[in-house]
Amino acid sequence: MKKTAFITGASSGIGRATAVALAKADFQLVVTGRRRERLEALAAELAPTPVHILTFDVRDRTAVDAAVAGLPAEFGHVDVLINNAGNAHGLSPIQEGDVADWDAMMDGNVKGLLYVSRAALPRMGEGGFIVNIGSIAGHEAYANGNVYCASKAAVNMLTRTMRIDLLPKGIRVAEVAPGMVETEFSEVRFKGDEEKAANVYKGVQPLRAEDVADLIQFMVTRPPHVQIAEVIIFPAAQAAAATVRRQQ
Ligand code: NDP
Ligand code: 8X3
Repeated sequence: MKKTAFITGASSGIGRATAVALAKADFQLVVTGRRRERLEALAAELAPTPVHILTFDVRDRTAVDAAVAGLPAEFGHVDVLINNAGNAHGLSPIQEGDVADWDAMMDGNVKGLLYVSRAALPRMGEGGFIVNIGSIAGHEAYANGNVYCASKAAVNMLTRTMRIDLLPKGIRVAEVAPGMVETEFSEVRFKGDEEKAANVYKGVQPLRAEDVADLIQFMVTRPPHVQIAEVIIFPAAQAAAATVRRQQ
């Protein structure tokens, strides 16, 4: 019987690429996001891999609980949970910050991860693996990153504390903290401003979502006694959050 991987934010970017990679590694999938049509296209692409689609906003605790409670029996045991859903919203000094953006980041990146984990954990057991997608932003401060950095620092500390709490249950917990990955991330951060988004990657070869997915696939397919706990992954052109080598 195939193992089940439950991936949040699988409609785009890193989550989508992880779904593809884990399907190749012979997992069956529960894929989640708000954009059902994207998830349906993904499921069609992955056929004949069994894929179950759940659509909910990770910030809505009632919706998270109802979706996870309604999982069909054949997807009822979760072997791997990838807490990936999240985004940055805005990039401005704290004194000019938009409170709605702050709410979106803290509610999505932090509380969403908690809600999904709380709902999924009763379905996990010995040998399970949780991968939380943090960011270099959770390890280093950068100008105007304030609340996004704080949300990802929270993901780092939650990962470390979850690892302790879940030790008696035999559930491994890891953080993957990427630097620059070209996805829809910057379009979301800059609210659809494609020029600003493109500038983030100007003169740089960023990571592709597939590069991060490769790493995640490697981590969750190690033997049961191995727990890769925390990995920072940069493109070769990046040395720190705000230190990037750009070609003219
Ligand atoms: P994308 O914008 O391409 O993907 C984000 C995914 O998260 C989408 O599938 C989106 O689905 C889902 N999502 C976002 N908010 C919610 C929500 N409130 N409820 C449900 N689903 C949600 O960005 P990435 O793939 O780059 O981002 C994935 C993760 O990687 C995020 O946690 C991000 O912070 C992190 N990261 C990204 C980096 C980068 O440079 N790209 C670097 C470091 C970390 P939908 O809109 O359909 O709901
Ligand atoms: C995304 C990477 O550097 O834009 O988490 O914060 S960064």
